Amino acid sequence: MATASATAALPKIRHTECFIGGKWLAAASGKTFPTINPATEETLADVAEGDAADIDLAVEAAREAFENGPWGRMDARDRGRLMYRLADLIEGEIDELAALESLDNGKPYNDARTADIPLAVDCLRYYAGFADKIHGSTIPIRGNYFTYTRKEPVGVVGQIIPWNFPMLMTAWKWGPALAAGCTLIMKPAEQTPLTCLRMAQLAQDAGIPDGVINVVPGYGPTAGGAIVKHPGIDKVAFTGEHRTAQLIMQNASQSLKRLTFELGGKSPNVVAADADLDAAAAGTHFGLFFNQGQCCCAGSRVFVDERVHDEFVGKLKELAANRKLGSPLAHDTEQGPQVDEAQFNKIMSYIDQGNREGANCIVGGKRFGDIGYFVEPTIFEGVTDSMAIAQDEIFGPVMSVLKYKDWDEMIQRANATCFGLAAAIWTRDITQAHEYARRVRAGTVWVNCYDVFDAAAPFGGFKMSGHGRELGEDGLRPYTETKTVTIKLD
Ligand code: TXE
Repeated sequence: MATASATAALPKIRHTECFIGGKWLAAASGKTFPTINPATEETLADVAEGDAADIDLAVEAAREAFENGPWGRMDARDRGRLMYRLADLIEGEIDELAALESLDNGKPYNDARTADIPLAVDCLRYYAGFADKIHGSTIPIRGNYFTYTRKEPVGVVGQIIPWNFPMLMTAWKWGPALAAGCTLIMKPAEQTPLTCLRMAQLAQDAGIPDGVINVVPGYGPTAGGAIVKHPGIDKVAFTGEHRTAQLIMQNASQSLKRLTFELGGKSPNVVAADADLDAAAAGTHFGLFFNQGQCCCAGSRVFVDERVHDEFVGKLKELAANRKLGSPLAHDTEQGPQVDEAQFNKIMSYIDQGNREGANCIVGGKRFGDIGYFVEPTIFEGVTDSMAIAQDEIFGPVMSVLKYKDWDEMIQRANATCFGLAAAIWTRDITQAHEYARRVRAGTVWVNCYDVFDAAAPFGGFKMSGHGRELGEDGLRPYTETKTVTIKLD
């Protein structure tokens, strides 16, 4: 049971303005927008509503910092040192940041404290270590020449992130950009701007020069759109919905910007007949319900071998029925509210559709409580491949269980989606596991585990789940340009 002492202290909201050129500024228009606590539906703060005018200012600051500031002249190792310092400052404030993340996003404090923030810190440290290890090569071309390559920063980058992991997405974007020597303009999601703004101040406190990191909160079509179209921005990195990415591709075409995308998924999670069913049930439960189901890699299509289907579904049902929903700030809460009313309504309409299309809802299916955007952990069995709940990214606590009989047919069905972000299999048969890993069209495959993330392991999608990779050495590449230098030798 939650007690008063097992609830996180309310954090201070210290920053609500745009962070541009090292200064906190109101939006040029003077406009603000509310950021809402999804657990109570109350306004937490009014935040500066940046738009094209503020993006112009931020690009000016980032360009100046890139071309003329100390950042460009700094030894790479010192750039890394500042990044380590930022990681230390975040770690030093972990309790307050976890509470702020929980308040703004609705995720359980405990998840932010033990997953989001440690992973964000780890990511910054991983890339800090890379700063002085980004180098080119010498190339033996024909003739009497000396040819070498330099890996230079791509320049000023625009970074647009969603609301599901606000701090972690900030770290995934800042880490490689800073290590490579870029300067950046970030637009956090309008639902969750608060922790990103706090991180900007911590970056300044760490000594990262003014203008290197600029944060402009605001809405997608205005502030986000201005980033995408701005001729002074060399590259855009985006995480969000694939339809937004399609729009971004069109809008960025004029300036031929470099683009990387990390988009949605409908990831297949396969439970073979020989699996350890208790471990598979716990991992499958976590792989879907973690973060209120708001994960791009959520294992939302659960394919179960018909021989173990009923036993396995029984275990899933029990886990879902016992999941603890409640105040995100309470330490023992496992599931908080969805991020906002729009997501709540979207999820409830998919639950309706699942019922209408004939799937069998065995647990959940309703709103939880009457304040806040809580949705009961929901499982449908008897789902068929063509149903909307088996095709579309619901981005909520709704699991679709599908039966399979034939191995080859199951792999075809697992691949029959426009997405290809992640996949998993639970089996004791190592040959089967490797075959699945080879044949499934997804950027990440987990075997007997789910949602195992590490800053060193590349992450990103096949097909409509993305372009390029984040994390690992692969994640650095989009932030560098290769320059080839050839010198004639006498
Ligand atoms: O995403 P958007 P939304 C999926 C998930 C969810 C759905 C909608 O299925 O239900 O997308 O979520 C900015 N130009 N994912 O509406 O709109 C926007 O302000 C430039 C998957 O939140 O893609 C925000 O900062 N930017 C996902 C960011 O894009 C624009 C995570 C993401 O918002 C823009 C989130 C525009 N025209 C949602 N329009 C994942 N892969 O993790 C919006 N934005």
